[in-house]
Amino acid sequence: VQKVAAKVFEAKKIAPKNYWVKIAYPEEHFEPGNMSQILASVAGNVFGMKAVDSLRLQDIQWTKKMVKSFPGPQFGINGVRKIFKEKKRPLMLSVPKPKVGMTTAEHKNIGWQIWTGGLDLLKDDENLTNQWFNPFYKRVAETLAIRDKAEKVTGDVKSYLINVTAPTVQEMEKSAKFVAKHGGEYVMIDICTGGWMAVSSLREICQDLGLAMHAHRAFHGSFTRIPAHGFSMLNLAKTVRLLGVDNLHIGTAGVGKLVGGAVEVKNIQDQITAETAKANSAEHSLEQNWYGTKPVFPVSSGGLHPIIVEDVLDRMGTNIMLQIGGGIHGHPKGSYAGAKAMREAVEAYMDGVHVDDAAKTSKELRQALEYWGHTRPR
Ligand code: CAP
Ligand code: MG
Repeated sequence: VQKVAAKVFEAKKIAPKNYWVKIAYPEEHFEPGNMSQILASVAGNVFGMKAVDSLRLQDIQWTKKMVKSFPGPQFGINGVRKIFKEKKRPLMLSVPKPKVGMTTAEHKNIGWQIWTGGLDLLKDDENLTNQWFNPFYKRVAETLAIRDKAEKVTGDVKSYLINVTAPTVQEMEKSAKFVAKHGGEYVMIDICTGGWMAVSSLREICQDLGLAMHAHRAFHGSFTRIPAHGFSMLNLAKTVRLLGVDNLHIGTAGVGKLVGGAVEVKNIQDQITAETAKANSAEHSLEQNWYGTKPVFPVSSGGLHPIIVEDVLDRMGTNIMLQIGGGIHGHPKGSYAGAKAMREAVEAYMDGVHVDDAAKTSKELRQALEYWGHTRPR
């Protein structure tokens, strides 16, 4: 009991009844490679203790043995870039909107438009899985067939992030196998509603099938958002880097519609991409050596449109993925024009051209500028 007991080694009082505390746990406490066991321990019952008014688990510094007990990403940023034969620019994805309700024919038609308009990836929304109006197997087979045509027409690599989040791991495995059989490169999973075991299981399945994994974080706001309580987004990001997702939504650094300001998102970006991430006192995060774990591709998404893409790239750099849904399909001339506008906004940024200047020579970008201006969502 003494051997596996945790030790509080620092407790800094910052206000009455308010402390920053650091706790060290012996490795013997844990089952290596079992995230559900580890988090049931360090992020478990303590959150429900009557004696604790509120509690925030801000960061976990993982030891070498623990880091090495997890697989990490199979592809990582460089592996994903190799799939697309694209070394520099941000990769671009789009979710058809409205999120749910479209038929398979409508959905795949949006895919055709955004791929031929210049984007790299179509993406299922987090709540589109296997509903009657757009059933999973039909959607996968038909959309990947049309993807093949888009590749032929454009001469570029195109892919599809297919949501395999399912009622059981067995069903998820069946779905992933179907994706691989039909020539897909990627699956996506709702990491928070699916749970750690589902993410780990899918990582193993993807290893066998050679598929990359996109992680959607819907539901994270229920436990990451309140500053004085819960499990931080930083923790979530580090957890799934260990578990081995290739892409992760981390926010827009304050530009878009969802939570996560520039300082927080930048720190998370460092943590999921660095070989050794430095401590960040403003964010109360600790140094982390990743011992060779591959970097995760950060995904910036939520309330973006082509004209404000440059604001995100100024803050996060160009080694990211950009997702735009409503800001493409809401373009006054439709999804194809929206995709063209986004591609041109990104190309202009890469060439050092301001988006207002690029709009002078691009019809689609000009229409986007007239429609949205530089407005950012609230
Ligand atoms: C964005 C989105 C994404 C969120 C996820 C949505 O759509 O598809 O799920 O961005 O948030 O459903 O809202 P729009 P985050 O492009 O139309 O806004 O990336 O912060 O996890
Ligand atoms: Mg979504």
